[in-house]
Amino acid sequence: MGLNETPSAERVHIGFFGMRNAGKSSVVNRVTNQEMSLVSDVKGTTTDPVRKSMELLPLGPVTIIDTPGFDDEGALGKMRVGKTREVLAVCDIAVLVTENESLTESEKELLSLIEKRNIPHLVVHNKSDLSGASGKAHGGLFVSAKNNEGIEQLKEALASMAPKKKTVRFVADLIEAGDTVILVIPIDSSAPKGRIILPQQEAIRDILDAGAVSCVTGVETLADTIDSLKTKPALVITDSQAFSKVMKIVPEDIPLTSFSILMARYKGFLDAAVEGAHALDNLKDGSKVLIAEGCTHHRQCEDIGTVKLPAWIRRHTGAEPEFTFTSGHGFPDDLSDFDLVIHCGACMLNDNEVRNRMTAALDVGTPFTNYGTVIAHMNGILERSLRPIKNGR
Ligand SMILES: Nc1nc2c(ncn2[C@@H]2O[C@H](COP(=O)(O)OP(=O)(O)OP(=O)(O)O)[C@@H](O)[C@H]2O)c(=O)[nH]1
Ligand SMILES: [Mg+2]
Repeated sequence: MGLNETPSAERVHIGFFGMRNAGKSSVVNRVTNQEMSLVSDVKGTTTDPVRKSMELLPLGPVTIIDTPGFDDEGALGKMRVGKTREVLAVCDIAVLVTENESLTESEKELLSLIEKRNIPHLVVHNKSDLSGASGKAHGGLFVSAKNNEGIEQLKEALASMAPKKKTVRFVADLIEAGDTVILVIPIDSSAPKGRIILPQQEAIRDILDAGAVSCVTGVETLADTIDSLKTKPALVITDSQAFSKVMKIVPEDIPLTSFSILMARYKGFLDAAVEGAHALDNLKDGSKVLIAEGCTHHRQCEDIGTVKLPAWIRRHTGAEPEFTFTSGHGFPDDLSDFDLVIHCGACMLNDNEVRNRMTAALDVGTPFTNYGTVIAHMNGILERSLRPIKNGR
């Protein structure tokens, strides 16, 4: 990611879906005005999702995703369909590309998958040069990728469908201009080299936007930092792993929370996370726990997810639950076998993907929580770390 780029989670994700040879890649190339995907008359040219992050006017920062055709012929077909379903899970907007004037049965099936997920969508009837149709179709648009017709209208339609900018802030709405906020960021062997992770960056930026001051410290220097301030800090935000040490240092009258709890709130699943954390206490020997990581490259999270969390959970519950681990965009379709899903902070996933995962769990009665919230619960300070948020300050 370039330094000036919008983080992926903040971009509008637009997926192009349809049967093989409908012209998905051709339409995507026209929309992005780039030769992003290979085009040919061979069915099944696109075998893996192709992603491109860009500024798309009049919409702003987007990630465009071209997908493999959805017809599930043969074993390869099944793989294509699986990959396409994963893309569906991250989409804010879905475009169904068809070369037909009315949808075929398979296309209707695909459309119902999109509708089931409540993804705003649009049907694009491509190859209008062959049919001679133009303009708006019933519930869709006619375009011709070949002649570059209807593409501007398509972009405008996409812009009008974009989700509204969210009003919830990472932390700025909990503080006031002039406040001092202490951020506790332990630098140990699992911290990434030479930088700090996304939720920490977002917190610092948001505190600046609020006209407040952030004071960044490790655990060892925290007590001295608090002492050295002329006024009491308005809030302390800590890395979840340092909770047990930090809670002893920060006096009760200073609000304390964690990056994970703020992230869960920002992503819209804090209530579920709190409920899910309490479900931890019901785990027994053999209970099935899914520990899901949103990305595949954060050593720090991996270490927490696969090593520390299971050990802490065994100690907290006194039970021997059975753990399953997933990472990246892979996530089980059916969660009904699990007694609890514990997700990472999801800083790299967009809101829809997190919400879909949460809904998939809650729909089948499986509680859903995140690393930081269970860690706060196991340390007995969940109530305290929610206080700054409940009070709304
Ligand atoms: N006449 C006409 N042909 C088109 C148009 N758009 C695409 N095609 C042709 O349709 C064929 C398939 O186009 P692709 O863009 O590769 O289709 P796709 O949906 O990405 O196909 P897969 O990747 O195989 O799933 C190619 O031969 C294109 O040249 C169009 O607007 N008009
Ligand atoms: Mg293609």
